[in-house]
Amino acid sequence: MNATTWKEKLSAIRDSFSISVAKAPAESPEAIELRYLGRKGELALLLRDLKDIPIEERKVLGALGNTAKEEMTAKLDALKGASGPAGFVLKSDLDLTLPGWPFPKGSLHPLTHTMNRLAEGFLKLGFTMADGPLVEDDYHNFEALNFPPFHPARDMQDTFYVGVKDTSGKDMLLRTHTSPVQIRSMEKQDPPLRVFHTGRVFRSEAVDASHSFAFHQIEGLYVDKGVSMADLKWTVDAFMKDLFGSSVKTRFNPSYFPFVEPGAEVDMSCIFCKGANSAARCPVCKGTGWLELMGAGMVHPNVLKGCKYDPEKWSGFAFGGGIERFAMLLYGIGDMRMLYENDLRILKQVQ
Ligand code: 2NM
Repeated sequence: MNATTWKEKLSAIRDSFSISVAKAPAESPEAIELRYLGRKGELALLLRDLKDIPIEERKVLGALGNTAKEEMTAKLDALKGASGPAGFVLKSDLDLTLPGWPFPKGSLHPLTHTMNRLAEGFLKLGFTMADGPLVEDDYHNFEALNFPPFHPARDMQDTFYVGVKDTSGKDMLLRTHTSPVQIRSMEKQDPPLRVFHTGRVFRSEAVDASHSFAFHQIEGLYVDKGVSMADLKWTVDAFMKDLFGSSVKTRFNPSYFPFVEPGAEVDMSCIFCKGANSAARCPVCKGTGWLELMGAGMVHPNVLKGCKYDPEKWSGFAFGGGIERFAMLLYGIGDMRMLYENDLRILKQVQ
């Protein structure tokens, strides 16, 4: 082979390589590479023929061959970059204008959404979010909250004990309410204090339409100088109006919790029948016109004292309730179990 023929052959390889690259979707970049630049590819075979050509010409042709190789490699690299991940071949009949597959959009669980709305209610009133552990010691769950030693709530029948003892030899437990978080907040921070917490609580109870062994609570605590029952009533009323609309009314009934004195149950006017009291008895409020939604009260002096807050100087209120109950009213769900079964008809109620 003489130098002229060799150059023509090189030129032919470059031309046919260019055509292959232009028609790339029909062939993968890897296949093109193998055919032209592979160890037994067309260019390699041509370079091998150089051995028959005189040394002076060989040098020039070799340089030409190397330049061609570099150009072809660069074009192939660009092609690989454009065709996406290795192994993915763009087919020439792929219609990029077709719409994509529908991508299912998730939504918040009704309980999560309710929890967020309740938390927003507290945030708007100037409360700060606090947090605490789900596995508690006897002190924070009971003793600091003024539960006497043999209070029935401490019974195995009501409380899940986890079979581990704390440093004072008492059994650790799954918290039965969110109030221990308030104790921990008071231990951490001097008054005045305005905190709320929302989270999971556990009680050894049989499951039915309005009970669960694991549910959620939200509660807020406010301690300052001269905090009164009137402050509590105003705050609870504002909280409920924010959540359910300005036409709802609230009322307090006397009640008992060891950690407050006085204690109250908070009713809200029925959002379904609006207290219509008609002959067709409202199934939600049973015709009473009121729904019991929360507990509230003035923090017991013993609780303040236990947290090194002087009850002569400081007073406080707390209120809260079960989040499932709020969610059931907000979404018109009649059975608490529906909140845990992940039926899409329930889950899709929140957008
Ligand atoms: C409620 C109802 C009434 C409450 C009281 C306290 C504390 F720590 F200050 F004593 N924390 N939470 C309280 C009072 C909670 O929710 C049903």
